[in-house]
Amino acid sequence: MTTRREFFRLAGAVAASGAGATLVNRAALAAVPEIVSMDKAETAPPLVPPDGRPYNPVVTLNGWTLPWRMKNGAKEFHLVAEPVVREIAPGMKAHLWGYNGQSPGPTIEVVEGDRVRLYVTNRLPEHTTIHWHGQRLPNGMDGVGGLTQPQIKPGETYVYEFVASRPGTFMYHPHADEMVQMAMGMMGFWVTHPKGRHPLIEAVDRDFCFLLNAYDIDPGSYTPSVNTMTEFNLWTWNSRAFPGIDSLNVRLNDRVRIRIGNLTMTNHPIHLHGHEFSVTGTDGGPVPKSARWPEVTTDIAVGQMRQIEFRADAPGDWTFHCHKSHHTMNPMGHGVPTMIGVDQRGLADRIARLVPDYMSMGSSGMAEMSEMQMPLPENTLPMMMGDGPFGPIEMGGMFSVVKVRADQKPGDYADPGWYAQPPGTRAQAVEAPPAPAMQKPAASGSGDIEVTVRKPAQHRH
Ligand SMILES: [Cu+2]
Repeated sequence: MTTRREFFRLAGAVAASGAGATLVNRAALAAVPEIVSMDKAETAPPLVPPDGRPYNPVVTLNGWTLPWRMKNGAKEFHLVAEPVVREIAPGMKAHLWGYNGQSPGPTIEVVEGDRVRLYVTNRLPEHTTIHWHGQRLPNGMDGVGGLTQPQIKPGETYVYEFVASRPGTFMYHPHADEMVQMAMGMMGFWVTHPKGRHPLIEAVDRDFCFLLNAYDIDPGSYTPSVNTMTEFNLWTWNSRAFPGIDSLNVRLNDRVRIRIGNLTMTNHPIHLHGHEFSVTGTDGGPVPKSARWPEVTTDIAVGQMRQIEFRADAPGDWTFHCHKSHHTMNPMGHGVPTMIGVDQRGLADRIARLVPDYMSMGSSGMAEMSEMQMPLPENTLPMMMGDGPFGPIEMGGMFSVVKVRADQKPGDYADPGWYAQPPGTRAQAVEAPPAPAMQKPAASGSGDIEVTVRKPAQHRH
């Protein structure tokens, strides 16, 4: 893991001050854990707990777990709310707000029964708080600005403390100027592992987690529009869009858990190819075994968390994506009118005389767009991209691949490359008589369409 360690800003104040003040400031300095931050968007390997109760760590897709320090039996973390630069996918960076160098912030991992102390320093230009979404805690630790605590002003550090009493899947996010701060990328994942064996929480070989989030960033710009309610143009997992989302690499017959939280403004039906999974946990805790059923798609509503589990018993490269087709698309190309069936010959030539770079697109569908090397404005992503072993994948947004391999070593999360399909197991072209020509729709010419115009006054109800 490539981390950049920096000391708390008080260090400078300590060095500059006199002896008496130094004593006081050293005490203050020791009271707050040092800041650990991340400058990359790669999937970090699991953080094996160096102390405290043992557990099987999660892997955060294109993210990392925050290290802690043990102090008097408590796990102490230090989150810093601050502006960050996040690479959404190669070719596009966003100026977001996040925690400890990235958006989303680092994953917090603790064990059921742990006393957790979280220092939160605000380096944003406005106040903030952190709400620990889904946790059982004293009311004053719930992080709702104005209701349960004063807002954390710029430059201030607050401390939260509670016992992580319920094992499960959680999130954290601000409860202060929430619309703006979440549209800017402020959120993170939290996993509380069970203490010992739990009747409803099975041991798994691989445990992945990520957040669903969305941004509205105009092509050529870097900062999200924070007032957008529905028309987002970047649908992301952990603030990454395909092909920037890493694959989920597992060993054949591994038991796999994937934890997903939704902090967008709409629901996402998450779909896995080649396997059936069960929802084994929700935001409220583990699902009773009698209430689980097999699925290949599960809808995750706004504010919800879901844990899905399956045995990865089918080798291959299995698509894993949101099933809303607009959520597997990137910004460039939205706003293009439907041209399917429109004969654009002649028209393109005439427009090209006025606009030299003009390119007509989509008369037989949009797939041709991912093949065209369209000149893009600075800092955006084409609508469909990503190359597979057989050509363009024609996807973007909330899309990744679960790679199941017999020779993936236990604990190895490295990308094994493309799957080598056994001979004779791939769909292929066959010799066949030519398909009959397409029928022209009856009213295709503009000259023979009958149009009846009725004035509003003629309507009678
Ligand atoms: Cu979606």
